[in-house]
Amino acid sequence: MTLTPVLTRYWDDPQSWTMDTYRRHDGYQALRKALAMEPDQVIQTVKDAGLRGRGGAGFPTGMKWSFIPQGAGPDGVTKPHYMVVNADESEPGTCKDIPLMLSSPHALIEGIIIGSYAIRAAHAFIYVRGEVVPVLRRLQAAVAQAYEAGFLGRNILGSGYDLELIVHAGAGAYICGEETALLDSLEGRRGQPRLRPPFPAVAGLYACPTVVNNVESIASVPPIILNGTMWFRSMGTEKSPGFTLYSLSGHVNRPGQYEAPLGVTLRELLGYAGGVRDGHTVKFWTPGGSSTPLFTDEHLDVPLDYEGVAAAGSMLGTKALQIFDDTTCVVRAVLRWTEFYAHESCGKCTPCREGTYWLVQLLERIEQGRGTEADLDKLLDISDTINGKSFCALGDGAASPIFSSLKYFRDEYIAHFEHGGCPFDPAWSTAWA
Ligand code: L3W
Ligand code: SF4
Repeated sequence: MTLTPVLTRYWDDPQSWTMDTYRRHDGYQALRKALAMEPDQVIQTVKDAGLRGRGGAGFPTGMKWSFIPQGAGPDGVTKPHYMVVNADESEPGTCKDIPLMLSSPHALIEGIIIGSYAIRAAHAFIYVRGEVVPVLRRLQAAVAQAYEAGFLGRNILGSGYDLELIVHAGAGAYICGEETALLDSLEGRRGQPRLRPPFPAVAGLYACPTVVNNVESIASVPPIILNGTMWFRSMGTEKSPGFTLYSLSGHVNRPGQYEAPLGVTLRELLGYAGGVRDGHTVKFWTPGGSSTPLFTDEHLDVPLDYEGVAAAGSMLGTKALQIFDDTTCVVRAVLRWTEFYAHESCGKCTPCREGTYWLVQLLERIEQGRGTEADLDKLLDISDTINGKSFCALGDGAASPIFSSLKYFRDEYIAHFEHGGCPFDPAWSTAWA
């Protein structure tokens, strides 16, 4: 499969982020086209294209937009609608939205205006990770340019449609990437997940109908409007159409973002990324960030689309492909991820708050060579108590690398306590041999 640069096609241009560069590449042409359509026609086009959410779950974007209730509710009150972009990228290994916003902020802004018009929202928000100050500044500058050019504000391009766009900085909590915690944070409260249903489409920001979409999903809308649904469907698979950004990181020669049709394989992507480090082989990898079950070298030919990855026992997630070669201790990698989940657990529910703490204690002991077989059973038991019994997906994500690493690398866990330490630690190499 060949690469399909659509979102990335001008990232190498000098000053790719400016309004001038974006307009040289047909920027804001899709907006003109969309404003000449009825809002429902725009929703139908995105539905027909089959665009699926790029934030992890793959939920159909057009369908989500169509859930926004129109007109007055049963109480006779017509509530405002909101469009919220989840730009709080923080899933370990995921590094696509930040480069996208740095390289082409106007692609996101154009997508937001089109999406907001489609769902009839007069206010839109970009919730961005506050620590990534260059992204925040770039977005703020691009939004100011869009206002100046008449793409935001009152009577956009003479259409009669008004939209205000606000860039909001989060304070660096992984949980604020969960859509309902994000909405709580945006409202000024501590970010913790809300019970769903009601989904944000019914009761979201300020209890009003709200669409929450990932950055990449929204940035993919203008090319669909401009080039049509058949063009989009000519890439990818029937159920997972289109192009997408795969982030390759870890032990690869040329890490970075690779834009390819859904259904490409890691073997093909490694061909573009220069393969793994010389003299080494792939040992394990994540198809969609650390929250998705690990794959091994047996999975290099799995088609990386939603169905293909699920059929092989994992999730496409954020398409964050973290590659680990044969020099990596899987127990140590899982310990690092688990420390992250324990740190980022918001504390709202007991299985995740307590369970992630105990997983770290056990993994530390095992990694240091002080574990036993019974500890492996305990790891599985705690993971089972977290998985599917936690309040939000963070808990499931924390349990996922434990299950999959024990499934494929149980012997490596056992080797730690049989040899009294980590076999990958140079100090223990004699014992391992
Ligand atoms: C209205 C219904 N709306 C579902 C909407 C829902 C949401 C979307 C998907 O988790 C995954 C998670 C992480 N009426 C609806 C409805 N919706 N039914 O559809 O919902 P859901 O529950 O399937 O998933 P989610 O809670 O959005 C996302 C995984 O992604 N992940 C982590 C991602 C992290 C980032 C990041 O750092 N940027 O994206 C990685 O794999 O584990 O499974 O909008 O409202 N009946
Ligand atoms: Fe918070 Fe974890 Fe429970 Fe999610 S699963 S609500 S992050 S404690």
